[in-house]
Amino acid sequence: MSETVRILGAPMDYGADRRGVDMGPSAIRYAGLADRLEDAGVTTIDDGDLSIPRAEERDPDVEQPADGHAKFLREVEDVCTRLGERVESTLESGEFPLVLGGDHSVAIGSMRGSARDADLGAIWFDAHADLNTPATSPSGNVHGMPLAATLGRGAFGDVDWAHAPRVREESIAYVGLRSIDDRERELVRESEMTAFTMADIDEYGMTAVVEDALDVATSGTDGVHVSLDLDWLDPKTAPGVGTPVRGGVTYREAHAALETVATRHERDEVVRSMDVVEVNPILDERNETARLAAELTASAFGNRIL
Ligand code: 6HN
Ligand code: MN
Ligand code: MN
Ligand code: MN
Repeated sequence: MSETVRILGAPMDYGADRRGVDMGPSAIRYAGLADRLEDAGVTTIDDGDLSIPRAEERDPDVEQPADGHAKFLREVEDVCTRLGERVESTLESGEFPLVLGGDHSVAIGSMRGSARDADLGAIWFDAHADLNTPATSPSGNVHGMPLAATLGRGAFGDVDWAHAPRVREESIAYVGLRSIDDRERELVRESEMTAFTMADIDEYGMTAVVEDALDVATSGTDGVHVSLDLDWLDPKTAPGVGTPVRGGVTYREAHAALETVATRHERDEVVRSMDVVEVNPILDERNETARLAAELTASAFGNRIL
């Protein structure tokens, strides 16, 4: 596969409570991302990082939506608008946009950019559902809302920088869910999204689950966005995340999942864009989580043992 991957750093931490996730892009690069991608046979171009104003200089609470709470929403808007434009122009040049977060709110920009000229499906590798709206969120943290924003739910209904009309609920599949807020559980149940929980992975195995998720995300779409939240993994394997949840995916399951994505991608070129988010170097142990992020990304592009 002669693919050119453009690395877009989005060191944003406005969407999360724990500081440090803004150092994610540096840590993932330092862990050897570009070399590992070259090993997978892709050419890489590093676009550097979006410039992001420091959170200490901002007021988290200005201009809240009428029906709820979303911290730093204006800053998230600014970053996601610029990121979406970068993702869109990367695709226009025939390259693959790989976004390094940052907290998971960067996915709002990635998906909006990726879905500008395409019907887009998505695979959400995450412990969390990220479907809160400002009205249902228990925390007010936007990293718990990116799918609601992309789908234009609640206060995001008419929000142009967030809502991506060419992403339909029925083209989204969760893989590895295990931590859902009470009000969010109803939202997931009532939605047309497909949700594979950790229990489904126990029962059917990771490869079969990811094959099914790919069927969901490719059916009736022009391409798939892969969103990899490192808290998807078990915290023993990936300690450097802000919202760890026990009982996560193992090291080998995670590789199997991304290798399955690569196999399908090599066959049909189905994956269009990807983000790797929530790596928090301050909470990490010896950059292990960042190294895992780099390895798993390379697996998604076809890096294999043999
Ligand atoms: N993430 N559901 C919780 C909230 O605050 O809305 C946690 C969200 C975590 C989001 O890890 O990307
Ligand atoms: Mn997430
Ligand atoms: Mn998560
Ligand atoms: Mn809209």
